[in-house]
Amino acid sequence: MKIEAAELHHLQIPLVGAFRTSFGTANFKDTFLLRLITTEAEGWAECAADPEPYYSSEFLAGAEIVLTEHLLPRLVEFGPDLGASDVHSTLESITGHQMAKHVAETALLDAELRAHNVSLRRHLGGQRTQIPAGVSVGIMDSIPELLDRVEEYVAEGYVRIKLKIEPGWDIEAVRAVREKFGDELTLQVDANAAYRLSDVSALAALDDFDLLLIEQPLPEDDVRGHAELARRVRTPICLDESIRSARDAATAIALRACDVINIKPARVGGYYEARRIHDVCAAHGIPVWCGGMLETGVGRAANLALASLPNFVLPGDVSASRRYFDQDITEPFELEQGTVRVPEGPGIGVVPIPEVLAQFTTRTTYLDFNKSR
Ligand code: OSB
Ligand code: MG
Repeated sequence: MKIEAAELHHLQIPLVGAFRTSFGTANFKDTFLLRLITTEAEGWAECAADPEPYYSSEFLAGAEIVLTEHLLPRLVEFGPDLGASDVHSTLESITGHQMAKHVAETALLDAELRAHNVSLRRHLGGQRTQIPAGVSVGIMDSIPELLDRVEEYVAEGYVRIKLKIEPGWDIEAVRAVREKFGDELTLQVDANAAYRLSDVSALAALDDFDLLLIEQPLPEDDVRGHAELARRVRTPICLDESIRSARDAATAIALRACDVINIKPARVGGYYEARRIHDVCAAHGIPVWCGGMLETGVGRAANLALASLPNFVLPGDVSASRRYFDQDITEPFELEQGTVRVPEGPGIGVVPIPEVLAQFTTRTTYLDFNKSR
């Protein structure tokens, strides 16, 4: 396929409620969608970078520049035989910028699969068609508010609850949720790197609450610290921010820095690298689950396809559309007995609804690669 043009749709969509983590509070989903027009078909993908570089060093405006000035020109230059499986090697000379690479590769992959009438799930080799859905619960102003929120999600049928934690909002929150909902509730926590190895006693105190895992307690570059921590707490350690590639996964596993890995395709540069991480983990008996970045339906659809692979044995952060938005930009994803269905159409299986897309679009950029350059 040859890339003929690209369209960036910048969106701002209100979240149903503020989402607070140890690194900040979001009231809106700010992102851009990439629509890639090729000689064979069109493909869509969503950029996962946030406006501010808090979760990761990448940020939305930076991802746009990297995509339009560095990545797309290299892919266009590749010529007419470009396929999605060429993207990783073609962009390898560009260091980092996994979220920008993810959006480029995914839009091309979507176009290619649409041209061949194959779903992303089948292309990746996934079997499952319904993904057990967890929900990520932000830091609240008070414990009663937290309990009310968790109660709503449990009533809706989410099969696993993840509490965002930070120093000062950890053991009390976990204890309150355990006391109210009992031992049967599948419960885990995510610190988004808010602790240091010297906080080992605060983290070890969570051992009493039978948590499924502690996600990313320490800074992303502290793999050795996670290995040390894993020796000193009983709760399984899960890495998110620290894992940017299959090589990172292999390193963390070899150093015994984690028991579980959260795979986010955007964080690792796309679905092929995400599958490589899945495979490395499977070979080492490390279970994985699919993380999320509060994506719209466009990003969620593709994540669901990945989560259909066999070693995704833990529930993902793949919640229903209404957990995030009053109005999603695709047909809404619904919770069905604690699961979300993997789209079955070609490619990622969804497209934005034009009127809704227009409603939330703040800016559109069009790049024509057929013009003489
Ligand atoms: O650390 O998993 C995270 C959202 C934005 C950035 C980082 C994270 C999250 C979530 C929400 O936990 C996951 C989701 O439901 O999309
Ligand atoms: Mg996380």
